[in-house]
Amino acid sequence: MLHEHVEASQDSRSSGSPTTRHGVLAAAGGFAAGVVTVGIAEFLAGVLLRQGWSDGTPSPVLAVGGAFIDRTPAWLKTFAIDTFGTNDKHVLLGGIAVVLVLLSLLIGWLLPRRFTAALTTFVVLIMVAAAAVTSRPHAGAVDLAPLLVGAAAGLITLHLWREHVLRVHAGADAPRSIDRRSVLLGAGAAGVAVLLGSVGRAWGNGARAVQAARDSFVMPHVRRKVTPPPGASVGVKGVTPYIVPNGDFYRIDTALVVPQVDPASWRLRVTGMVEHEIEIDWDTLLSKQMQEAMVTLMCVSNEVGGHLNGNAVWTGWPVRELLKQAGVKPGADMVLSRSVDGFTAGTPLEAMTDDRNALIAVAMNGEALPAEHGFPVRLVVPGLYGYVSATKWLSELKLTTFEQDAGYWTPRGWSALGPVKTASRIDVPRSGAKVDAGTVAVAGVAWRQHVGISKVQVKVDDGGWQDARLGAAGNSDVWRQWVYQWDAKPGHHTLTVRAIDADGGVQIEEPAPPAPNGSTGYHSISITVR
Ligand SMILES: Nc1nc2c(c(=O)[nH]1)N[C@H]1C(S)=C(S)[C@@H](COP(=O)(O)O)O[C@H]1N2
Ligand SMILES: [Mo]
Repeated sequence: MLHEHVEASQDSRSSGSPTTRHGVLAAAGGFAAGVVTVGIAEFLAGVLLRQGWSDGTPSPVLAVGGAFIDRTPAWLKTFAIDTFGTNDKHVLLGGIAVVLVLLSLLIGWLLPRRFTAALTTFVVLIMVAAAAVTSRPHAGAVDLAPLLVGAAAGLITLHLWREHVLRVHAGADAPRSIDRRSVLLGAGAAGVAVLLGSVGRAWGNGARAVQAARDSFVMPHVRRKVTPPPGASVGVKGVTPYIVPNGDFYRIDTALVVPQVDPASWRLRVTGMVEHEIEIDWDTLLSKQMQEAMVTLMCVSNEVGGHLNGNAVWTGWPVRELLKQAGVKPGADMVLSRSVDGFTAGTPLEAMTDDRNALIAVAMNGEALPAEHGFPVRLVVPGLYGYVSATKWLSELKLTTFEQDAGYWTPRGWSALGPVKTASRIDVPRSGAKVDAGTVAVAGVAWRQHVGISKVQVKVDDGGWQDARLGAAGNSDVWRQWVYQWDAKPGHHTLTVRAIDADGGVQIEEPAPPAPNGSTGYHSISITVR
């Protein structure tokens, strides 16, 4: 045994210089300390949320991510959505993980060499996380507890590891035997911390209770059911469905994890410039006379030809009814809607009080709102981009003015007002496709929300504009499908589409990026005809 051991340690000595080995050992300790800190903090954060002791974001990782999202300028948001699409949040969380791993390796590596530098880096990291935690919506002092306890455990880990590494340096212990024990210990501690962290996360987010509430949801009674008009669909394979199923519906929001809102504790408050402040709960809302409305939801971040929009049948109570009860004071011109997660949208009061279907919605396509789409309650307002109207996980409507207040995206480089612009898109054929010569169905969707579409035209290469056939119109708040039967001749071709609204306004040809108030330009595709 002894003999073997000596041989083994000679072996390891020949594979790399002692400094390299000690550096790796030290860095591994930094990693273990990082995992311990985060694991314990995430576990305790889960406990706080689970017990209802925190309304904020006690998870340091989610707080840093949320603070990062809140500081996203318009160009970066556009870049992230264009590059990563709806995966942008996973990319952000992955990025945070990579930075954390690198920094903790660095801290460990510094530990035996530059102790003060290692400690300073660790403390600065904790302070950044603390600043993020305290800056989150509804933050309280208790939210700092998980981070501080985690940091204390991390410091203890660092201290123990440093002593150990210094001992190995001094050659006081046989490196090999200690290595084995310490690697086991470190891996064990890290494993337990990761486990704790995941248990805490699973406990804290309350997804199960919310799922149960969704499952027991009964569709409210409505006077008039809304269905697509016959012929709304042009019947071409590959065209976006006239009504997009919930599972395929685009999702855009600033929430790093989907807020889990229990309807039993949900409240909607009407505040600000009103005669009487109102607070209603879930049962009260469900007792109101609900309506159905088909409304296409549009994201301002949609690039020309993009897919950040979708059409659904929404069930809800008209916002104007609630505002009538509250009594809006003269002078108010904005409804600032707020989400439980702090997101806000500034909507012109008029859009909420005129005869359009602005709804406090509880259902989407015949079922309770999916959690990602705002369960239990969201706003849907026709004619305006989602960022100024479609607040999910709705918690408050504040009557105010555009002079005094601004929605979430306005100080971040987006316009205060966001009416939806006329646009059209080719869904089939896909750009770059190869098709056979002969009749080819070119088809897609077009929209001018709240006004309606009167015509869609297609241009082949530099030819003239040809009228497409339109699918039947629903109401003016819904997109329209269109199809153009093209007599395709062999060669490379460019197809371009444009829409004309019900007022005769032609879609803007001049290209513009999404920021600050919606992209413009004509969608065109290149295809090869054989
Ligand atoms: N709470 C909350 N609501 C929100 C947002 C958000 O970030 N947070 N984003 C808005 C934006 S920009 C859009 S386009 C729509 C998208 O709604 P969907 O995800 O249900 O498609 O939600 C709106 N409501
Ligand atoms: Mo959006």
